[in-house]
This record gives sequence, C-alpha cells and structure tokens, in this order.
Amino acid sequence: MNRIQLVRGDITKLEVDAIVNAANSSLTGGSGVDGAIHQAAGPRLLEECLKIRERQDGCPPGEAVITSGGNLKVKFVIHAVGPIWKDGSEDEHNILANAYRNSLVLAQANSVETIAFPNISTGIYGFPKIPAAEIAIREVKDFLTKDDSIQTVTFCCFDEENFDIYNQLLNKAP
Ligand code: AR6
Repeated sequence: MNRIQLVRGDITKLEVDAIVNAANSSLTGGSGVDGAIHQAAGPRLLEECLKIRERQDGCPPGEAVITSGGNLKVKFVIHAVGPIWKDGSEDEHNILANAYRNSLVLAQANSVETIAFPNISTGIYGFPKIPAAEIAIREVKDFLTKDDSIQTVTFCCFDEENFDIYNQLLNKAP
C-alpha cells in the first residue's frame, strides 16, 4: 500500500493515531485549522497546551509539541508551528521543513502508526502553496525511507487549490 495518502476535507473528522495542528508559538489556539481542532477536541486540549507552555515557554517556529486528542477520535494532536511568510529570505523554507520533520520525530517517539497533516503555514501565515507542498512531500518521503514504524501519512487538504497541487505533485514520477 502507498504510505502517503491524500484526502480533501476537515482534519478533525479523520480517524488516525495522530493529527497535526498548524499552531502558533503561544500554543493558546487561534483560527483556521487550529480553531477547528480546539473546537472539536474540547477544553482539555487547551489545558494541556497551557501546561506545556508553563514548562517550556511556548513552541518556537519549526518545532512541535504533543498532547492527547481530547474528544477527537485520535490518540494525539501534534501541535507544529510553521513560519510566517515574509519574502522567503527569513529561513521560511527551512522552518517549514523542520515543522514537518519534528512532527514526524514526535510521532515516531510516541509509536504513532498513522498520522495526518494539514497544509501548515499556507493559510493565515501566507506561505506560497506550491513550494509549501513540495517541502511537505519531500520531508515526509525522506522520513519514510528511513523509518518503518509509521505506516501511513495522510495529507489532508481543506481547500481545492492545495488538494489539486498535492494531487499533481504526488502523482508525478519521482
Ligand atoms: N481541516 C484541515 N485543514 C484546514 C481546516 C480543517 N478543519 N481548516 C483550515 N484548514 P491556517 P497557518 C487549512 O490558517 O497558515 C491560526 O490562527 C487551510 O485551508 O489554519 O499555519 C494559528 O493559531 C490551510 O490550507 O494555518 C496560527 O496563528 C491550512 O489549514 C496561524 O493560524 C493552514 O491554514 C497559523 O497559520
């Protein structure tokens, strides 16, 4: 089976071991997918995020932290912080790659076998969608070649534009 899957829709509806949240450094929730995840998971998620915040003072861009799934049908939510897009000269590409890689490292450390990602940074944070998808796919493919504990990684695209971009890139010859 292909270890990389593509779906279009709401990530809070997926039944996987872990979903990734496109969070911000304060870990206190927000709008976009962050808002949808906190809304669906219930207040326990924010409580856990606040405990992490006390312990380590938030989460810098490129890093990720893990909580339970609250009321969601997942074991974990991995809160990854992507870069805010400026003009591409502020290390945004590497920070985005780190956000994907560090989420996968956390997933692996917690025996996650199935994980779904939203399109981190391509909403409010304004990262151009095509390079963001190229980075996401590259990081996931690289990780999966070195890891055999994660069975499937699902890219969950909410908007049609991202879905079409991933569809094209994933169906291109390697
Ligand atoms: N399921 C899957 N994807 C979604 C959903 C959903 N329910 N809702 C939106 N998306 P964004 P960012 C897609 O703005 O750019 C928050 O306030 C959306 O179409 O959620 O990383 C945080 O707290 C887009 O493709 O995240 C931060 O402050 C993708 O999710 C800031 O926004 C990411 O869009 C993070 O900005």
